[in-house]
Amino acid sequence: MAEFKNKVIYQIYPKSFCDSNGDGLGDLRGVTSKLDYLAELGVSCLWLTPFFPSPQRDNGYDVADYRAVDPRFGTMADLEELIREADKRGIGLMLDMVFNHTSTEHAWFQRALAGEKKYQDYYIFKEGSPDKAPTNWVSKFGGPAWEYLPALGKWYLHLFDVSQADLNWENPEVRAELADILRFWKAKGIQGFRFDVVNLISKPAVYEDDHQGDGRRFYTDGPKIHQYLKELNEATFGRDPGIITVGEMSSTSMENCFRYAGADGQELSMVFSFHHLKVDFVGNEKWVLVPADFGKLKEILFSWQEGMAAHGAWNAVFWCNHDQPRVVSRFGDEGEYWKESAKMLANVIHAMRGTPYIYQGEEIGMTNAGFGSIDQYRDVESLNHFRILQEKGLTEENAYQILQIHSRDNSRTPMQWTSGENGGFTTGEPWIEVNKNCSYINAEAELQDDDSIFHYYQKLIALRKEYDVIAYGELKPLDEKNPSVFAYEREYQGEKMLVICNFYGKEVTWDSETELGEYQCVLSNYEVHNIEGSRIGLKPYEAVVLYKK
Ligand code: TEU
Repeated sequence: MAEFKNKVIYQIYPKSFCDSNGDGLGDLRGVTSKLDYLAELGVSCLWLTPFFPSPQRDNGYDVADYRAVDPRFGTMADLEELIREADKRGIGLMLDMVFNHTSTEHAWFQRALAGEKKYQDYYIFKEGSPDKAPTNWVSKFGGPAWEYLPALGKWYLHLFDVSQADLNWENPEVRAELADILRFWKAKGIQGFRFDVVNLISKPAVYEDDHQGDGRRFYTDGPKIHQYLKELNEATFGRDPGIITVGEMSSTSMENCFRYAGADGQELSMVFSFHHLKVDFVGNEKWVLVPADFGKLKEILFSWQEGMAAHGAWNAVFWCNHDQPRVVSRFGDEGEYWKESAKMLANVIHAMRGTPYIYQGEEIGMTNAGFGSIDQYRDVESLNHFRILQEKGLTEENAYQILQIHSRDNSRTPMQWTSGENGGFTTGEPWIEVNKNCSYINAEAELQDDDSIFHYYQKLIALRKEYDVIAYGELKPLDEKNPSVFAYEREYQGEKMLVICNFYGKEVTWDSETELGEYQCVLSNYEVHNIEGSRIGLKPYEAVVLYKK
């Protein structure tokens, strides 16, 4: 398997990254035009979210053809050029494989609809009467997880939108088709795969109502999941030492992740888990307003760090993606300490054990969209929940407050390249509004400022390459119960690194168990440090990385 421990991966949401032809949608040529910027940042690999032909009900996660490029995003020739140009800069491409479901516009589903038995077996169809769904499971985007087709007299399962029909992995022909798709992309020079909600692919033998929840306990980390991943690995990427794989694991358990991302490499290189991003939820319910629980955040991150390491398994480490609000708005401070807090948050993640992921715009400190009118929103999940929340009795104002905090559109506004019109993203009408703060939050300004968030990310990426202790060392949490400091120690072959971060905007002092004078500061978001003996005084959102050999 490819070396992925000292690399940093950058996520691109093509629709919102850079528009090369003025139609208001980002595209592949737009990505190619920004490769020098990405090379300057220092990332090794680009994960591109789906650009395959799709009706775009879920922004491309509803794939209608896995082997082609949607004309909205360009052509296969554009993609091949992107692969070549990225490769010249030492950057690999990782594609997003949405294998839990297809769009209902996919030819397989269409043929199923037309009555072909072979293709009906590609999906999860159940006989039944139109007034009673096979189970009471709830879709992740709200509403029932089943849809009735009167023409067939059958229901089909869709864990996500009604236009995203779940595939039947029990069927060996489906598994063979999907493996073939991976071989197709490998042959094009793709060096990585991200597998969308891949721990949901194995459904239970018996479909029954969930009287305790929304049904997820029956299909999450399902009965044959490890068998399926092992098979896919053996049939495709497992034989190729150049390929990096990451599984997106929805509501997973750590025990399963030991196997998904184990050192034996039988399944995947690493996993995304999301428990640390539910600390501002109530249980699994995200459509609520509660403050983030810092104690819980540390506890979860540390337990995954230690737990996975104890089993030789590997984490992807991240704050942001296209489904999450912007981290500086979520756990930092968009106002007075915007710069300090964005750097501190980056520091917490990037010095951990695991492969860091940066989501486009995170490296310049982009903030939530915070839209105040429903016609500014685009995401199907937000549109559904705006309605559902009000049906539950919330006022429109409350519904907006919740969307402004939790909507996935918060991170989907266009990349802010310049202070100019539409932040330099497009010369046309952007498909979703550009954040007005592009006047001062933009890549152009940050490239010119040595002290910018961009340059801090650049240093963090360089640090991981320079100090083996970050990529290969053990991690030990420090002062776990401290209510405002996030601190840990890394150790590798006699090298030691201390990472000490003030998570809040108030000054604090922190007492280390060791003498700090022996350490040298290798990175910080402040120039002057207040260290005396084993005590350090931390300024608002201060992050300090100390090192000794
Ligand atoms: O996300 C899976 C997923 O679990 C989230 O969509 C989650 O349900 C949502 O954020 C809950 O608030 C992946 C993709 O990343 C996402 O963009 C897709 O919409 C989804 O799968 C379906 O393919």
